[in-house]
Amino acid sequence: MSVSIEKVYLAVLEGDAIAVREHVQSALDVGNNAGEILNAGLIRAMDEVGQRFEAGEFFVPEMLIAARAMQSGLGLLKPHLADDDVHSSGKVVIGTVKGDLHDIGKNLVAMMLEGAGFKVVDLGTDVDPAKFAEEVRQGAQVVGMSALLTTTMNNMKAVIDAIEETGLRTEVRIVVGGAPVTEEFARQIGADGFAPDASSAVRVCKTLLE
Ligand code: B1M
Repeated sequence: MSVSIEKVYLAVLEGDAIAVREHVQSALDVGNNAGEILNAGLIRAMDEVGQRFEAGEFFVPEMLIAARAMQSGLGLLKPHLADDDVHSSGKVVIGTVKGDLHDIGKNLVAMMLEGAGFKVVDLGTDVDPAKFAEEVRQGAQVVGMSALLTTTMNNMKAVIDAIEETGLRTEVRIVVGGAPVTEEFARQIGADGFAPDASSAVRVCKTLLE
């Protein structure tokens, strides 16, 4: 791994947003691939943050500061993450489910979908099922839900129920993801697709709309 990417990783752990941007820029300037900077720098650092949190070495403020630092690096990577090979388009509404405030993964998925030519409506975090249902009435072709907590992933089913109540369930494709979500869980709650990461989310949305 390049020295610049290692510096990105360390700067996220230190929660230093300015250094993250500087090192992301240097990593790009020396020719590193944006996907590699994302995975080996930014995402790997957030995994380490999670492990330190579990070990009682990091607390919520440290997680938050690291998350902000990561988001600043993501912003810089955004124009480089577009997947030129994907030409599909459609309207996707995306959000983090009720009770859940984690948005980094969801933002990444939204960014990749936009890069792939989808029109993305981002409802943000802690989204009420009724809001997703309203977007389906407004013509969304895909509903994307993200959850990072084992306690909130069940709220995905509440969204599917709300969509069923609109009578438009067959008009829309539902994709779910987030660290605790699995393919089996997706099937159990009646989603149409599951994606383990942002680039697979693009592929899944594209396939579901074909
Ligand atoms: Co939170 N948190 N957190 N946290 N946090 C986790 C999730 C946790 C695993 C940490 C740990 O204990 N190891 C743990 C959950 C445990 C569990 O449920 N089993 C946890 C906890 C406990 C909590 C609080 C309860 C802590 C507390 O207050 N005591 C609290 C809950 C708040 C709430 O939501 N109501 C909380 C708060 C926070 C912060 C606010 C401080 C901050 C979030 C800031 C933000 O998002 N703006 C935070 C953070 C940063 C984390 C960790 C460290 C990092 C999450 C992250 O951003 N990862 C996380 C530990 C971890 O995941 N390693 C943790 C990077 C991101 C790119 O990955 O989101 O998984 P991810 O997204 C991936 C895929 O999952 C997938 O694609 C993305 C890119 O590859 N994906 C999709 C995601 N959504 C998708 C949707 C799709 C398809 C794919 O289709 C639509």
